[in-house]
Amino acid sequence: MALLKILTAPDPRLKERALPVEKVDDEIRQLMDNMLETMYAAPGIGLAATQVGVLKRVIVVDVADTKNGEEPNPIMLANPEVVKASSDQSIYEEGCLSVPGFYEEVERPETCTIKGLNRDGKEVEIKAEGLLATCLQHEIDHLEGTLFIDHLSRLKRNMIVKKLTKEKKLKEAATDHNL
Ligand code: QAP
Ligand code: CO
Repeated sequence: MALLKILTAPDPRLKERALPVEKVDDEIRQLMDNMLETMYAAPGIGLAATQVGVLKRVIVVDVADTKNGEEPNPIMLANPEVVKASSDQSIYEEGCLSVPGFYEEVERPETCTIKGLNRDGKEVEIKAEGLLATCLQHEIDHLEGTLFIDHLSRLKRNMIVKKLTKEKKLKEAATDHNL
């Protein structure tokens, strides 16, 4: 297992569309395991392959509240798809490991049904609501090159991207200096 490097906005690779997984083989399983380990280490509740620079349709999610004694509940999916979404909407304050330090309210369907291939390559269907529904939709968005900040007003998005760009420049300067 290994920790993967997480790309942060505004990286052009985060805007690309990921390609379908043809077969859930050992390479995809290893990617899923490494993504899950990377997500837990962050810590985060969801991660898409796009965020670690791999343009394959793979996501991992675990919204279990382990700090309050809940058992871990990892979900790993290849080719996840929203096959049904409620017209009822709900609002969650979302964050993203690729948009570190920023949290904003996003409105999405309250419940949804997701189809995909599990770690064994078996087709599964997940009926999700609440935080799980939100998180699965957020991760599937990543595979289309969409970040949660793309659901905000242009003003809010520009402000966040500007701050992230500034932070990146400062970090680069620090690294250059240490050469
Ligand atoms: C997506 O996001 C999500 O800014 C998963 O400094 C989040 O795991 C869906 C994180 C909320 C629905 C609701 C973000 C960690 C983790 C940060 C994450 C940070 C450290 C985000
Ligand atoms: Co994200």
